[in-house]
Amino acid sequence: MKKLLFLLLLVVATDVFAKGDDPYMGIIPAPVSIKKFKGEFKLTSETLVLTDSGEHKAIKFFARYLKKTGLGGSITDINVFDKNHRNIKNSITVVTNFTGDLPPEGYELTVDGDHVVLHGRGPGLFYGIQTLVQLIQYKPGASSAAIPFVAIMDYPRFGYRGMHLDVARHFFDVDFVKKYLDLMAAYKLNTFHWHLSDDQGWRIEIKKYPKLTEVGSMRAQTKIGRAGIDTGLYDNTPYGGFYTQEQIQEVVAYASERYITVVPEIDMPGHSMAAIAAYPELSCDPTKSYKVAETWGGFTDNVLCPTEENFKMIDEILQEVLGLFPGKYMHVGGDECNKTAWKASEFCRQLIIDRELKDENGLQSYFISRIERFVNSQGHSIIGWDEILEGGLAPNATVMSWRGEAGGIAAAKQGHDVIMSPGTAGMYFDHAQSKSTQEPLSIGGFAPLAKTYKYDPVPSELSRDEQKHIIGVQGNLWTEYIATPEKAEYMLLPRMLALAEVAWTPTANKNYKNFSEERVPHNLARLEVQGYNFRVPVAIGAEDTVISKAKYNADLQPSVEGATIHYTIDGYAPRETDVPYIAPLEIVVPDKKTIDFKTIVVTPSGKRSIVTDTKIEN
Ligand code: TNX
Repeated sequence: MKKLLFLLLLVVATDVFAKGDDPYMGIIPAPVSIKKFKGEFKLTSETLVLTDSGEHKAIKFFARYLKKTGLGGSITDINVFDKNHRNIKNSITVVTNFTGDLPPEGYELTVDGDHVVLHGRGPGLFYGIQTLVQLIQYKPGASSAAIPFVAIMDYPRFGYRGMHLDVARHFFDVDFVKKYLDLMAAYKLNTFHWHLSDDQGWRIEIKKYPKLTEVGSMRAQTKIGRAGIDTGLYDNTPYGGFYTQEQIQEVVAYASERYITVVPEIDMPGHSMAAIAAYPELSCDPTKSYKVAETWGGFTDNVLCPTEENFKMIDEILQEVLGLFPGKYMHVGGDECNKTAWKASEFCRQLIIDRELKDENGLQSYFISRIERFVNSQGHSIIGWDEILEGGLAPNATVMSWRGEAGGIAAAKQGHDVIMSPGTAGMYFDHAQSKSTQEPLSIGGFAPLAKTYKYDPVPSELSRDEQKHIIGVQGNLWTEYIATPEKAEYMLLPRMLALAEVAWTPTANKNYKNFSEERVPHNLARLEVQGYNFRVPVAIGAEDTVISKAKYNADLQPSVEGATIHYTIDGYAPRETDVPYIAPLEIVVPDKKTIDFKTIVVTPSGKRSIVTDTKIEN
């Protein structure tokens, strides 16, 4: 009997967990408008996919999905003007040739009765497919899958929805970059900012200057631990890697299939130690010897010297880079440029006088403007970090605001386009996700999921017209302390899901409780099946705190659908071998005693959350 009761409890508990009444039906980012209806469409291998263009990227994506899952019906070309296809039962109609009234990148999706119908404008059709895929209740191995009845109309808040990856501090191979792009596409992000050069490594093959990769892509060893903490320890292991031009093209094509534009970054004039190690003449003092940086943080002699020979060389390098990236933007860095080497240089001092520049900041501005002139001449536009404001903005530059929002606000007021990416507002995914000492080594800042989610990229101090210059938002993944794909995914997820909603969803539709308690658990469960790593959030309702009470009611839910919460009250850290939490608990604490209620979430594949500790004192 006891056993039966236990089982019953279990069933009731899991049912409660599965039954959330999520108005957004698990979709991330939350759509603009969504209406739920009773009933489901059944997707089977008999389902016909009807389209006016089998070659459209959205259809090709869907065909791959159907093939991979084994669910899929056959793709049939139709004439959109022949309305008879509406009478074909068990069909999914995807119309690329849509002339109706939809905002850019918008789509409309209806699932009802025997039909799924999707319309989209440009990339909107692809985003409609992403939403459809999120709605498909697919269990690996099953021969059919339900799609709940729904009507959605959707389009993005911002045109630039970016995610950055630093491959200079640590290198990530093409397979990982593709996996990263898959994730971005699934959550409707459309710009991949690829940080290809820095002090610690040059990662892109340049045919005319082979030493950039021969020398610049390798460092002799890597500092152990965080910058600024002098451990005096190094790992004694050479480290390197770079992409050939063919590999770069492969990534650009892969991204383009998913409506993702790749923005390459070559960081200048600072952050250039790897290039200078390869070609010391790029520095202001070529007599010195340079090596690819082996530690993190700022450097004084990593700055390119603004000589005519160097501009010629940089232009030639950029010409090769731009030839590989068809997108509008090239990111030229411009951040954290230490001016010490310029101050010490006779040449630079004279140049400041000759060009009637104010000081070294003026020289930085001159440098960026020269680069901009070249990039513009090749038909592209530059983006730079907000330091490019100092000393005057290059005429057509877009500013990426990372040191808070001040740079972005100033640039928008000057009529420049802005991408918001403030480290202070949760856009830096190299920051820790909680204050617990159980988090892995990170750069030091603090960016929990809620902070990322709550960010609004449009500052209220801008006028309506100035606000139009905020073209989008970006999350950054700097990798000083991220050496593996697993850790990159841990730092990225679930925060990237919050970023997606910041970038796409109208503010009025955002709801952190629904996002974090309903949709994140659902999406993390799906991502686990797809083989992604992520930070498992702590159990919903678990409090890491000290409470004065005689009785404590623990009412928890797993943070990942299908995961189990385990707990202890004996002071030890819980693990999967401890008691599972299946229903609300009442913990009674005797007078003048303390009970430590500790929880952990363990996912079906064995990923673990950090341990929470609620100390209940009476
Ligand atoms: C600042 S953000 C940098 C990077 C570091 C990052 C670490 C920016 C433009 N520059 O070089 O990796 O902080 O959070």
